[in-house]
Amino acid sequence: MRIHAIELHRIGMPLVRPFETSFGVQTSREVLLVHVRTDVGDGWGECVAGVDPFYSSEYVSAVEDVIRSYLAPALLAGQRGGAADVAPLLRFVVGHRMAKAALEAAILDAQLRADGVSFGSHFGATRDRVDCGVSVGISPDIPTLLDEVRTYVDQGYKRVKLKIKPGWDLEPVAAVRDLLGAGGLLQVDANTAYTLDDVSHLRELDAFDLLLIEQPFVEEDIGAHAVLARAIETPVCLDESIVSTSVAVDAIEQGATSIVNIKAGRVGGYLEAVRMHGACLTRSIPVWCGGMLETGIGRAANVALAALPGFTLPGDTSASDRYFAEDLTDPFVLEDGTLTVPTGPGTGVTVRTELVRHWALREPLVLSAG
Ligand code: SMG
Ligand code: MG
Repeated sequence: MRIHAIELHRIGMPLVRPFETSFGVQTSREVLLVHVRTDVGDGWGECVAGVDPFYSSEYVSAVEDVIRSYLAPALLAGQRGGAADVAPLLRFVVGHRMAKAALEAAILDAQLRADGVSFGSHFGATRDRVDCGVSVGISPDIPTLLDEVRTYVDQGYKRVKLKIKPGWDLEPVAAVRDLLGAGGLLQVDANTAYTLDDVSHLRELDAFDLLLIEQPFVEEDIGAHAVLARAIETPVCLDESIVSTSVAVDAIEQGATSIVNIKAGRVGGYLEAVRMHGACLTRSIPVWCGGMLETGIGRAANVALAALPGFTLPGDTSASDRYFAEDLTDPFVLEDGTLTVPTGPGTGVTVRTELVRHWALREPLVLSAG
């Protein structure tokens, strides 16, 4: 494949409700889309980086810069193979996995569209629908939280994840456990807000029969998560820490994570995410598909990934209307708590380019060879 041009579209889409985590509140999703033009056709990829470096060190402006200065020139000069060649070709740049993942996704989309193969078939999907959970932000108060959770339960979501932080943990978790009843699937995500000093406090979460606690400590402290995992009954699941398959395997072997949240953007691409899934499946470690408030472009790819056999827990793959009044593709609609895996070539979704223009924050940046 020859890449003729890489276009970077920076857009801002309002969220239907603010989303608060332990590191901040978001009212809109500012997102970078990659549109590649190749000799076999076009493809789209979505970058999961946020506007600020709060979830990860990567953020939209840095992604734009590293693509413009390093990654795009390398692809435009050297690319002759397909998506599988992207990661090796870009290895000379350290890190910047979200930027690399977006480029690889766009190239994979172009390649598979040309081949008439869907993301799901290419990854080895074994299901045509995936079970969906919903990630619920920190609320101003418990009644507001319960209203929001009730709405999602009524819509059919199969699992609820609550964002927690010191001062917003035991009380909201107890209230939501009461609302869901004993059988309801419930988990929590701290986004690194705690330290080892909080172990005895976090042990109190054991009373609520949680599926898992996600990333309580900072990403580098994998050993600290192993200490916590030995001290509490609730399974520990890493998110931010797991940046590659080898890190996942190390964390599993240390006992720091007994379940893995897989996000293609965080690990450098869907192809690495598929490898990570394989490594976890071999070790009987359940995985689930994380979310980064994706538009329909990223969501289509996530849903295809979540259809692999090792994804045995509902993912943060919620329906389009949980995030946006209008999506950039046909909306993903919840049916019996599931989303349908697209079957068309590539991501299987059509990008509504008029909406890309409508939400554009500036003119697209066009990078081309020569
Ligand atoms: O896409 O529904 C979604 C959001 C899921 O909670 C979610 N993601 O740490 O897992 C996580 C967060 C990261 C994004 S916060 C802006
Ligand atoms: Mg998380």
